[in-house]
Amino acid sequence: YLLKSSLHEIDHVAALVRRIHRNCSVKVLVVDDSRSFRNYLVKLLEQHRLHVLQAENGRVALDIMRSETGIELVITDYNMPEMDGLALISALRQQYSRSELAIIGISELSSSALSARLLKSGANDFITKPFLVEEFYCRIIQNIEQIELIRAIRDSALRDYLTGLYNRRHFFSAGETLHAAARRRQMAVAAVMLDIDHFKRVNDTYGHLAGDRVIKQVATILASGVREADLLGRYGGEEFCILLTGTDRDYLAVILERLRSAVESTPIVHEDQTLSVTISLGATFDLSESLQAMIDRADACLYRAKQGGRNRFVI
Ligand code: GH3
Ligand code: MG
Ligand code: MG
Ligand code: MG
Repeated sequence: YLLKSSLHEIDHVAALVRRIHRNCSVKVLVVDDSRSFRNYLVKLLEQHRLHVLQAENGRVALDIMRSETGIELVITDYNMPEMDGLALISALRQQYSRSELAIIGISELSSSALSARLLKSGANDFITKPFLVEEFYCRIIQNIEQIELIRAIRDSALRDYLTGLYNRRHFFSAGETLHAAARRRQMAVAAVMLDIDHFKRVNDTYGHLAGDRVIKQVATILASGVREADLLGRYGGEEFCILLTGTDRDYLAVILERLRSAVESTPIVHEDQTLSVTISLGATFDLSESLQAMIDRADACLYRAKQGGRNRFVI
């Protein structure tokens, strides 16, 4: 029985490691004043292709956390000059929650009270020295997995299931932030509403699955037609919305025309059929209005684009 269960454990760990391997971007920060122990940890972690950064004490670790993005896990020693592990964990916890950043404290076997203090100050987990390599990997992987799971759940709540674009709720909450920041800097903001033309016909002629395919394809075209800094969302059924900053009216017209013609000229393949669709767009360009007012006016422009014959934009 024992053999069976430990084999099962190993299988489980191997599966987790394979998953981590596929994700080479996991960043880990190792904090320890002993260079040789640090090198040992780094070697273990790099064997699993994790991206490892190092610091010799808490102070240096905080500097690295400030300048680097995307660190998911900090593994820290307790006893270090300048700033020890407990102080580092407390400082990190003021900025990062347990679900944003995993922290594993390392304590000596001789000091059992220390493990409790590490956890109390905000560590997700601890490892006692000396440890088995197998246990080390298990704890690392479990902690990374937990962080990534929470991140994935969080991200999926912001996104629309069909297209992977931001959903309407997140478009508005992120949009308000972007809008407010732009206004503080006296930057103009543009809001765009767009809608697929005669989309009912697509559903009626080719079926609902083809309709879904079209929505996904249009989403992809839009995503590659806007910049990283622009906010793109699925507003509803076959309607999308975009918020752009740092653009002037002329450039806005260029973007709208580019999106319109990209959708028109991209054939969409569904099963053995090839179809194509067009979109109509409405946009407003302003410094002073609220986000909701801009969206409403963009929607009114979209209506005029539809009235004017579709496959066009109105600003
Ligand atoms: P118009 O050019 O005036 O926009 O015409 P339209 O046919 O696109 O008009 P309307 O906006 O009324 O139709 C939208 C249709 O989109 C109605 C709805 O059944 C369909 N729809 C909404 N969401 C989805 C979806 O997720 N998948 C599919 N396949 N169809 C959807
Ligand atoms: Mg030490
Ligand atoms: Mg519609
Ligand atoms: Mg439509």
